Order: sequence, then C-alpha cells, then structure tokens
Amino acid sequence: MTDRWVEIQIDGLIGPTHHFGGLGVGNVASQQSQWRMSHPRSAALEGLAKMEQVASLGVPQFFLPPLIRPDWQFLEQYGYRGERSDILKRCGDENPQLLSAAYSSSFMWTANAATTASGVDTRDGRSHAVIANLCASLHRGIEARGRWQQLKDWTAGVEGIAIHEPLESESALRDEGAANHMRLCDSAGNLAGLHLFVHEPTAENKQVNAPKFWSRQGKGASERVADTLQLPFGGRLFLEQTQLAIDAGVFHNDVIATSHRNLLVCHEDAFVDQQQSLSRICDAFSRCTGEILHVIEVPRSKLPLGEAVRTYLFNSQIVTGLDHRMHLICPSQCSESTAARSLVDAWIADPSNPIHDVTYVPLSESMANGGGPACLRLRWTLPELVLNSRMSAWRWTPERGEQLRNWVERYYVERLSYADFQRLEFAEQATATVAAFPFSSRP
Ligand code: SUG
Repeated sequence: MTDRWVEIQIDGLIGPTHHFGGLGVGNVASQQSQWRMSHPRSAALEGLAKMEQVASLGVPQFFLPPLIRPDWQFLEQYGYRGERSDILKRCGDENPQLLSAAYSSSFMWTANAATTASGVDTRDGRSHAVIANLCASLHRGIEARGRWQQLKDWTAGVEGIAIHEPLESESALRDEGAANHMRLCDSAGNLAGLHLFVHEPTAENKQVNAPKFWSRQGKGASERVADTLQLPFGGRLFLEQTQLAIDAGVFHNDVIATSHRNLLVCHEDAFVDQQQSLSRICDAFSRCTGEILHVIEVPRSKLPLGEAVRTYLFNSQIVTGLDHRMHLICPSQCSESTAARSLVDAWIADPSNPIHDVTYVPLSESMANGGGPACLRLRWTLPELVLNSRMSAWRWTPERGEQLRNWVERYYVERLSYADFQRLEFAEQATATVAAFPFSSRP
C-alpha cells in the first residue's frame, strides 16, 4: 500500500424527484419551504456546477448515482399494496407526508450517508466507512439500505476498504453520519488524524427546560461509530452540541462548525463548555500530529446564530487544491450577508489564516431544504492508489461532467409540484431517469 493519502469528495447526485416536503426535523429552511414548487433540473445542474468548481481546483471529485424513487417497498411496508396508480392516489390523499418521503431525494446530502476514517488513522490500517442509519426521520431512514449497497458495489475488491452496515435503528443509536463528525490532521494531510464526534447534549447540558428540537445524533451512536471505525483512543474525541444552537436550527454540527486538515472553524455556540472543549481538541491535536491547531472561533457578536443558520457559512467546503492552498467554497447566501461576507473577507486578507480564497456557489434549491455545499459531499481520505481502482468509474472528469449535464437536461423535469407525485406517469419517468444514468450503476 501507498503512504500517500488524498482526501476525496463524494457528491451524491441530486435526484429527479427533488422537492420540498417540509420533512427536515429541526431544519428551519425545510419547514419554511414546505410544498413550494421545486425545480429538479436546475437543482441537479447547480450540484454539478459545484462539483465542477471543486474538481477544477485539482481536488479528486467523485459522484454517486441517485437512488430510485419512489421507493415502492417502503410504501408497501406501510400497507400500500396493489396497482401502482391506486397506491399513489390512496397514499397521496391519505398521507401526503408518507408519499413525499417515498419520493424524497434527501440522499443528495451525502455528508449524512456515512462516517469515514482513513487507513492511516485506524488500528487495522484499513479505511472504514459506517453507513448512517438516519433513523431520526422517516424519509431519511430509507436511504441507508440503498447507499450501503451502492458503496459496497463501488468499493468491492478494492484493497484495504471496509464498508459497515448502519447501526440498529434505535433512538439511542440515531446516527446522521459525517455531518456530526470532523477529521483534523497535519498540515500536509499525510499523517494520522484526530476524529471529533459531535452528539446530543447530555441531560444536564440541555440548558433549557423545554427543548424546541431534538438532537439527531445519539451519544451512543457516536461512540459505536468510533469503535467500528477502529479508531485508537488517542485519535477520537467526543463533544456535545449546545441546545441553544439546536433550537436555533442547527440540526447538524456542520451547520455551526467545519474543519479541514489543521484548521477548525466554529461558532462560539457550537459546543457545550466551549473553551474547555477547544482546549481538549487543541491538546489532543498536538499529541496526534505534533502541530498546533489553527482555530477560528466566530463570536455571536459578529455572526448571530440566526444568521449562521440563514447563510450556512459553516457549511462551506474547505479543500486543498493542487496548488497546496486552502480554498473556501461558500453558499452564495454568504456573499449577500454583510456579517458573513465581512468574516470571509477578513479571513482571506489575513496572511496568517490558511484560507487562500473563496468562491461563492449558488445552490438555491438545496439550500431551501437546509443543504449547503458541505452537506452535498462526503469526505474520505484514502490511499492515492484508489484513484486508479474501479472507484474511478465514478470520478468526475470534464467529459463525464458534460455527460451528466446532458442526462439531467434531457430527463429531469423543470418544475415539480406535489400533484405530480400522484401521477403514475411521473413515477415511471423518475425511475426511468435513474435507469438512464449515463454510467454503469454498478461499476
Ligand atoms: O436532513 N433536508 C435535510 C438536509 C440535510 C443537510 N445535511 C447536512 N447538514 N449535512 C435534512 O434535514 C429536507 C427534505 C424535505 O423537506 O423534503 C431534508 O431532509
């Protein structure tokens, strides 16, 4: 095996049934957008443009095909059997949220698909991924089976990779994957990393008597995932989300904190006992890497929690390009916010800050469902040799990008409203669109 490690970005393609079901638990944008007309074609094209931007920096960019929707098996589990046209009619009339869940394109937020660790970090030297059970919500729980199969097929036979099944779908083990996980490592990106797991506040840290929203990440889940990833005890830390942030709409840690290599960016209200948490992180990081962690802590006086949630500044992607510099990929909402924009401008102007430049990307359709640039991708640090394995079948190249764009333009509908879900013709078209994915669905 090689000793060169690369962080790859894996985006799940936005599906042809992308819509606004108002299904996101504790997710303010999703709730506010409920039943708005959606635009699957432009949503998917925005996702592709973001991947193209990342790939143009020389970052290895991969993609996963959409999962097939509607999920007939799911509808059957809820008692909807018989003629498909009747199922759509009955379920749509009786239980619109269930039909919306069966059609959900929420698999597009690939940061929630799994939690990953690199072989350089783990006790057995293999690179692991634990598929998230996403059992905190009905529409997301149905992703796990499809993604597990897809990642198994994609990595089959690739040496040194292990894909693990999701944890049991029990409330205490509710797991939302890498959205609640950050990996820090040395500035060159080649040494063992420190893994931060962020989960629900414990009872004494709930801070308020009647929490508005429920955390979607169980403490037990984070601990089990860290074990399954084979992380040594010195390579893992557990942190608690604040109830204050959860109640303000921070339904995942990646809405309030992010990291890349030796850089940690977080809001003042990200973690319980923030100062103590930050010192624990800095100490563990130094022990792990022999380097000093670069921390950017954003005070609420500069960016109130509500503005952090509205702009998704912390959901920016930070990547190292071929030029060995850090680039920030920010949602365009940040460029329109005085507070967020001033912070980004100051980071870039500061020569001691590792972030070199910024690109603002429009993701209006995904953002209206609470998904920014970082939600759309899963990171995995893997041996460089992997880039030439069978996994390269789903690697972004300019030619494949063109094929994906043509496919989206040809098959995806421009506008979609709830009434379409009850039409068998639309259900069949959505399935046919995924079947027409321009590359092998099992590489
Ligand atoms: O789980 N939205 C997703 C957004 C996930 C964002 N991911 C990260 N932060 N990593 C969610 O709440 C909305 C779907 C709808 O309402 O139709 C939704 O599921």
